[in-house]
Amino acid sequence: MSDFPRFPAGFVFGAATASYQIEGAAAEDGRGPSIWDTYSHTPGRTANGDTGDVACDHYHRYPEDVALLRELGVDSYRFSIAWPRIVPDGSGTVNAKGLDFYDRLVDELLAAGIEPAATLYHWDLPQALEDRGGWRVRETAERFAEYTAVAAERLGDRVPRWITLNEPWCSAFLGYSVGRHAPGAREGRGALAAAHHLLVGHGLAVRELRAAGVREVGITLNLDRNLPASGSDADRAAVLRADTQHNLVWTEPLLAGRYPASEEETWGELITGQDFRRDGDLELIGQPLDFLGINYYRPIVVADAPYREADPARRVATDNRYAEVRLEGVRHTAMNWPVVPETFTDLLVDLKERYGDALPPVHITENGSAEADEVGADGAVHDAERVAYLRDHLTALRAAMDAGVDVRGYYVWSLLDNFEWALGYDKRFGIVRVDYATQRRTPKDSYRWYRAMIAAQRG
Ligand code: IFM
Repeated sequence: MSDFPRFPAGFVFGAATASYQIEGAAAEDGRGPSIWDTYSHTPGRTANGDTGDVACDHYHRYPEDVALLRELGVDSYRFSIAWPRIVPDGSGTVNAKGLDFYDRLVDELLAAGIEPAATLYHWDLPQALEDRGGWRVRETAERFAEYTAVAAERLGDRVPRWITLNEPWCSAFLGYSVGRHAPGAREGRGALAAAHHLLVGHGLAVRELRAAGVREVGITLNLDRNLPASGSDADRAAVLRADTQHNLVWTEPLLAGRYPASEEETWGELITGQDFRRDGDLELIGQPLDFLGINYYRPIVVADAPYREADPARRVATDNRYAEVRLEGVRHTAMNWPVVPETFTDLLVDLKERYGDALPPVHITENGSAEADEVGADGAVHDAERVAYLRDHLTALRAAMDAGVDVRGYYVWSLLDNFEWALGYDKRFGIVRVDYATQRRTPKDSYRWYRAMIAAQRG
């Protein structure tokens, strides 16, 4: 017990999920197709051809999942609303049955004494909007604002904490540049236009949420701790490009009212020739926030792009701006992500140093690890590595708070094993195991550890 990190009174402990990853019921009650339905049903796009058609069947089993949350003792549950359940064609007709589902979920949570936290966009764009250009075009941001108004009008009286976008970096760059996420495009300029329109959509959604009078409004970014592969000038310059593309493209407009100073050296003519920015956009994007959501998992070791040719053996991922290389000498999770908890502290402390009082209070809206879980002879999952990961990252978070970063909450990713996007169901992030054949839920040791840690704060 004594090695539990300690947090101040009122600190929010939660668990997180997302609609397409857990709900299933993909064609039920009027839900329209999303880009992830199209992408996952395209041969070769996801591991084993996995789709979110059934996922954890949460759409039907949500009372059981809320019971698990209550037993866990969390203060808050972060879920996402599927835009194509609410506005199946992306614009126009609102689907009452879709709204009814979230209404039931929210009431179930409140009855269990759990505060709902809703994300409006966790990547399931209505396919009809992608067919009209997706996030490459400004119209999608306008449709996002309309959907936000509908959701906030129905749920805003009972959902106090709202997140406009989850990890827009993934939507823009994995979706429109690297092509590893839906819609699977491989464009340079399209990704930069998407990044901007996502931010415009965020700004328009903030206005709608303010008009609806909700208590707290924020956005969730997956900020990265980028480390140079060597001390060379070339690798340091690559880190700046990675910082620009992962972090500054979001934090500079959101928190400092400007575009990144390093954008030309990062994107060259792709950004200098752009015409998607309009007067007034920075004011719209930079409206004050009640909190910044941060998702953090691992550091990234970055090398200059020619490194890709020089040493392909160490390369784990590439982008056209830099190469990512493997960090030796540390444990890696089932995602092949290095585990270096102190980089979590460093990321938060650096963010505070850079933005000072312009940094709003922070909620860690995701943190967790995928591990090669096994069901033991006793029927249990003894996931000691996940327990260590959570303990060490919570300790690192506490260190950032001690260093002056105002952090108000922490949501473990994830409550349930779920559909890990292009990697399908093989990667298990849950603190509760899901047997996909039977939909049986089995709390893992990490669930029990997290429950005891939360209880210890209150004890
Ligand atoms: O599963 C994802 C989630 O949807 C967004 N953040 C990262 C998680 C793990 O990859």
